[in-house]
Amino acid sequence: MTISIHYSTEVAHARADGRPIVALESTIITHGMPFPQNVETARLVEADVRDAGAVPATIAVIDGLLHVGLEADQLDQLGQAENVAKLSRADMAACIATGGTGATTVAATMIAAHLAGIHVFATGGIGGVHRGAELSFDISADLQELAQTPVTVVGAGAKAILDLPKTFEVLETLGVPVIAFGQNVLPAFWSAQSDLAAPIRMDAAVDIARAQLTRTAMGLSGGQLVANPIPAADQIPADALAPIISQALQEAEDQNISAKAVTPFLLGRIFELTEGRSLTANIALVRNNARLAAQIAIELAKIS
Ligand code: PSU
Ligand code: MN
Repeated sequence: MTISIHYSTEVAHARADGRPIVALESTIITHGMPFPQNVETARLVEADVRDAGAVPATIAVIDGLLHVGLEADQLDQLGQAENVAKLSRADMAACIATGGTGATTVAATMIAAHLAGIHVFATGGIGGVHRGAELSFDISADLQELAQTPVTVVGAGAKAILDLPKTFEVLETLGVPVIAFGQNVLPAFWSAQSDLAAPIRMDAAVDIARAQLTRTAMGLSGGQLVANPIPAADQIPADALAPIISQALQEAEDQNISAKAVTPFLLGRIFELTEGRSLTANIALVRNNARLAAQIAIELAKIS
């Protein structure tokens, strides 16, 4: 059997015309942001990709069908639906096989993008190694996926709720290139700077495109993580955020939040504790990532 992919009208046309396409995930819509800002943001991000000259393909599983590109009404419904599954590599096939509905995480979106021949994907920030992972073993499947699936993922680094040094150590172990865009240190999601040196720095989208093609030409599996700093005007300084992250982590522990629920719980509490500032920053950084991803997709289309 082959898996059938349901393309939106816009993405089907872009494929026929060989236009550059940028994949977008849906877990950020269903589990990462509250309604109605989630749907508003998803629309803005799609518009940002179009304005930059590429075509957006938001990915989700709806009633057992793998959608690459959502029509406007599908995006609306997904943004308000209750009990949508959060899909990763482990459970995506089961959801499709049983007719379920699920939003795709970074890992699952990479898998779908690759199946659809899309090479670039924009998100907010990838999942990674959680603080306390030495006891919980909670390490996002996003890291393994970057090691296996040839898609360039543009994020604002990894989410600052994580153990960032351990996250980047694991990426190095897995052989995943981590490319800071335009600066020498890695960004930290809501903050433009961390105190971690960037393993690789690039300043132009064309270099990022060439690096992915070179990996493929060398037979190296996997993708790349582009760590794109949030615009300075929109950031929350790391020291202002640190006590809030600590409080949210403590509450998660006290309430025995575990597994897939951890990241949505932390993002939700940080939204409340910052009185919405974290969401404003999150929206700004995703839009910024969408613009860079579009540039990379355009460069890739030119070269290949
Ligand atoms: N980026 C955001 N908000 C999010 C996510 C990314 O700005 O909610 C999602 C992505 O789908 C990512 C997931 O794959 O968080 C990580 O979840 P976990 O830590 O359970 O692997
Ligand atoms: Mn996890």
